[in-house]
Amino acid sequence: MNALLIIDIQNDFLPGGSLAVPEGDTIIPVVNELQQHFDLVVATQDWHPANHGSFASSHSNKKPGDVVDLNGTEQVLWPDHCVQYTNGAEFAESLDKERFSKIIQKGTDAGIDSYSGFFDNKHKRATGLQEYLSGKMTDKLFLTGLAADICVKYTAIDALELGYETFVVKDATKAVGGAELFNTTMYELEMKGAKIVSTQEVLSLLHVAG
Ligand code: VGL
Ligand code: ZN
Repeated sequence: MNALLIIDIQNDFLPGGSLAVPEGDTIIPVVNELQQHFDLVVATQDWHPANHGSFASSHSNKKPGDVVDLNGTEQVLWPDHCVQYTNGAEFAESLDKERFSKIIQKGTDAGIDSYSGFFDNKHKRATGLQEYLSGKMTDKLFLTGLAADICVKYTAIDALELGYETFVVKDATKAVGGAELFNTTMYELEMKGAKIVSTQEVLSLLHVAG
């Protein structure tokens, strides 16, 4: 089974949001188009408590971009974002949600971040994504969403380690760090075994393979 994974297309990651990904909004029509071609669509949602340890505001004298030790792991600090039940945490308004078969929330533990849709950053706790996908006999994963250099990247790395055939749809993701980080991330993921493809390539692949 093919699954389309939509990572963190939430207001705070869009232009105007607190942790805006440049041009993040431009992928939404592409992701909506892709959804029409999948029977299994799963979305992840960054879903932080207000005092999350990845927020600079949770530490004294720290600013976004600083690095701290958070319970034994290196943590880059971010502006407050995707706080549970706030507008910033909502999925983008123009993102089609009717085809979502499952929403996986992550980053809910204030003491540890979760870049990957599968596990927290220490790989201690699973989000339930793998279990859900296994129940649907998923073997091929197509990744889209935000941000290419953070959450899409770590989700792809875990997907590869878990044995999924992993496709990253390059015109359906944008990097928070801009074009250069986008390119190095795609290269890095390709070196790890991911297939970097365009939406057009996905569509022909799906229709040839059935
Ligand atoms: C993300 C930074 C912090 C992401 C989430 O979705 O890429 N980035 N939290
Ligand atoms: Zn976050």
